[in-house]
Amino acid sequence: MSAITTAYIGLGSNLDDPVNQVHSALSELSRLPDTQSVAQSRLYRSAPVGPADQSDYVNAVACVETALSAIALLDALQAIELRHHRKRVQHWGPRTLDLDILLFGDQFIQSDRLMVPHPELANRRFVLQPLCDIAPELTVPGAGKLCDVLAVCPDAPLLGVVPPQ
Ligand code: A4P
Ligand code: MG
Repeated sequence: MSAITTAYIGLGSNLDDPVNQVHSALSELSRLPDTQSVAQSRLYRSAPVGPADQSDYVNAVACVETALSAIALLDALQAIELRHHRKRVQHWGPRTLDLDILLFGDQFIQSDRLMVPHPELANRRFVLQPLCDIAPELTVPGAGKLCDVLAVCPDAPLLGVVPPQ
């Protein structure tokens, strides 16, 4: 039997009804093979980081327990992105759905396809704030306690919480 790993996944969308994109992606995450959905954050609106000439984002974070390897999880996330008609046009540019592996247990992974912890995790309030909703006691490998990392994050406050449907 494969080991079970707790993984945190960041969701982001700023095209084609972002709230709906994120809700449907959260429900697809809960149906991944050999994986259980453990927690989902609230949905937040956030100003774009990167190119400014794009719409505001909706962001959230999910926690799963999975028997998949990190690379098999990435494959599964990219299959979900494709079903959401994700096109890779511009780095940090607009997207129907972005699914990033933020943390995979306490593993450090540095390969061509996968960097974990996500290299920008500690710099982004739109990731740290929803992560804090579901894992306030978390320690981010290599960065320290989540609440301390959030306290020094230089990003402006998020734009607000999306009311639950
Ligand atoms: N990859 C490497 N590590 C990972 C990982 N931990 N999780 C590789 C997922 N993928 C990872 O990603 C390019 C490649 O990164 C993948 O093929 C995978 O093998 P991508 O999503 O196709 O391309 P990208 O947009 O150029 O990069 P990335 O890393 O997704 O961008 P970011 O860093 O996620 O930034 N502003 C707000 N407010 N909210 C947002 O959600 N998102 C972005 C995208 C920019 N600004 C934003 C937001
Ligand atoms: Mg991505």
